Amino acid sequence: MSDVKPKFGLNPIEDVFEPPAPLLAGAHVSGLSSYQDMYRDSLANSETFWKRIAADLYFENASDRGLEWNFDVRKGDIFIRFMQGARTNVAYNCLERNIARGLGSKIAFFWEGNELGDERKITYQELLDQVTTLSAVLRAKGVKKGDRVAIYLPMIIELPVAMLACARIGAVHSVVFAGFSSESLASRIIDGKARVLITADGFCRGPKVFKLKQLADDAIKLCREQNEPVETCIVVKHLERVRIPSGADRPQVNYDDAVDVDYTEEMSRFAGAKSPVEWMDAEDYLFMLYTSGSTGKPKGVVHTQAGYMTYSYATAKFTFDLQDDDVYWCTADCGWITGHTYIVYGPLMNATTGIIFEGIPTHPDPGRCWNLVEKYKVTKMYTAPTLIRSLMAFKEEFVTKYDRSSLKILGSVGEPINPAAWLWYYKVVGESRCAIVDTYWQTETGGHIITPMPAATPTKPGSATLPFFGVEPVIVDAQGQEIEGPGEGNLCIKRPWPGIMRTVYGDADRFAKTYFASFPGYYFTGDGARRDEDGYLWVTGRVDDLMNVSGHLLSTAEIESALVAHHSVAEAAVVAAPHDIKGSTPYAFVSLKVGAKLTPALIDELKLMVRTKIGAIAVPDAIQYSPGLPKTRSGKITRRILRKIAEGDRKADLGDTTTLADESVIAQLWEGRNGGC
Ligand code: 6R9
Repeated sequence: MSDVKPKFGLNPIEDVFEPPAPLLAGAHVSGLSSYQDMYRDSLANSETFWKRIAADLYFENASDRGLEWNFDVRKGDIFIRFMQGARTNVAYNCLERNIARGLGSKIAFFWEGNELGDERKITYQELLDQVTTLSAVLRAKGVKKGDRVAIYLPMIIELPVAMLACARIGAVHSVVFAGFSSESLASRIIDGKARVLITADGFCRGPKVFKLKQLADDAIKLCREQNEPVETCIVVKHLERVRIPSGADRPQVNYDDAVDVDYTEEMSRFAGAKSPVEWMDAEDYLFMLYTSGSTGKPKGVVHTQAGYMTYSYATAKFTFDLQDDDVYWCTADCGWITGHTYIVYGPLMNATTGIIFEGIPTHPDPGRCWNLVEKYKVTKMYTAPTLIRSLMAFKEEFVTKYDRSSLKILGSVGEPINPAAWLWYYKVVGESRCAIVDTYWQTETGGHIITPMPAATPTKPGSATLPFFGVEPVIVDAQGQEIEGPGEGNLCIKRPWPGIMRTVYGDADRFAKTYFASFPGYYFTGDGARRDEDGYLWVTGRVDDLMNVSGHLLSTAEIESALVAHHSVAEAAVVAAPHDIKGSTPYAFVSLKVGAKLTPALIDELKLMVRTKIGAIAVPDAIQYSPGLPKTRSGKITRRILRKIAEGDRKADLGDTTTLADESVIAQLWEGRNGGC
């Protein structure tokens, strides 16, 4: 077990950093008062505000409607609509619209492989050609408007190509992170009833080669057993064209002619095919993306056309102050919402040159990121606190030996950024001359909802600062009363913005219950937040049973159910323990069935169980034997006590323990922690 360290400080520091002066000239939002004017306008004249932004984009049919909604479960069904009646196509706006403006030969993406020297690039025109051809392939496989297509690909150019090809023909993509297990992939394919899967033979990360096709095959088998067969599996033979890390082998890959087709062969077959854009209604589905749910089962978050398009375009433009000559690098994976909105849709709609990186920041050494910054002259970088913390652990020389003078804006996303990481990012990476934008948002919000504007908002390390245009955040107490002025409570949003999710795929009830039932009339984020005297917002983290590991949300219930699926486990409780680099990490307490013992072999089996059911990211760092779990007399596990034990904080106030069915459990758990595991 790795050591669970005391929580790193999230203590606010009072320093305020003004926007870097050189950014102000020519910025889309320059100076705090411009932000304030625009923000006020976005609330007071919401319809004209958003129409003005949408006017930069192409609509086949216009609409005279703005945002329409019901956020109050007491008044009927929850709904959100934007520009009802308009017709558009998001892929068209990413590609043809830019090409028509003369940008066909601009680089859309540089691709950087895992191994040094492996690289490709693609222009807007080439990207359009590939997207059109793949969309013809999909059509030939029977994919029609509204059908779901599952995408299980590593960070290669074919990933955005696949997403955009779906968007072009109105198919709903469901991207599954390539680090997820075959069971996770299968459950997502089944939930969305996807009949086509796009995957790859494998990929490289650091010294390792991952056999993705094997996992896809296992998932296809599981789907068949559940009577939800995948009819076509399009396979990118990626490993055949890249360098393999030294010491690793090029794996043997199996193909099944009944299901598998070769991506490259299909693309040559359909090269030059006309595959017209499908004009989509404003509220037709664009994509679904699964995110952890506190009950364990992931939720398919649905985003639609006009609203997501306008919002991803606007947030990318303003938060990163995107300009024509930018080279923008978002280190996220397209398997997460950050990759959807800020690698693919937002940047492409802004005609930005982006970077797609297959590898990891520490391969071949911890200077890789800064090597990339120097090589591509990156101007705007967007990453996660967990990556910053992991790189802080190495000598500064890994950063400073590369030229970072191109950098202007440094973004952070995924979890609250602790001030030490903020300051390192600012001082060491950004040489104290770049703006830091700590962007708070969620899969559900589609794009940033609380974030600084780089040339306008003074920043405070650890605070996501102020709301984006059109977003009206409120802090409410446990009774649902708004807290005015400084205070702390539950972070809710009072009205919709165009990019907010529209439903949980196939489960409108769950949508209403999860986000709108706790505080009627508000969208509830699931996070806690504090507002300071300046009106700045400090997101304090999840207040529900979700945990944030390296910026990724995981459900404690989902990990628990993976553990209890093992025949030796009677009961399991998982809590978040603080971790220096990952922010937090799953810490599991398990009680075993009679006769079972928590041997190192069993611990390995339990870890494997979680790895196969969910994925490597969810594997607990610590698994502790617990003869019993602390429960109230009504049988509820008291997680706050387990959390204190996981934190190793013996002096902590455990609160009232008299309601426990058996108080002696606590002493036993402390003892078990001593023994370690
Ligand atoms: C974009 C993304 C959403 C949850 C969210 C919150 C946490 C994200 C944050 C942040 C504080 C930030 N979170 N960004 N907390 N400051 N800048 O990460 O989406 O994977 O759905 O996670 O992540 O807890 O509720 P998603």
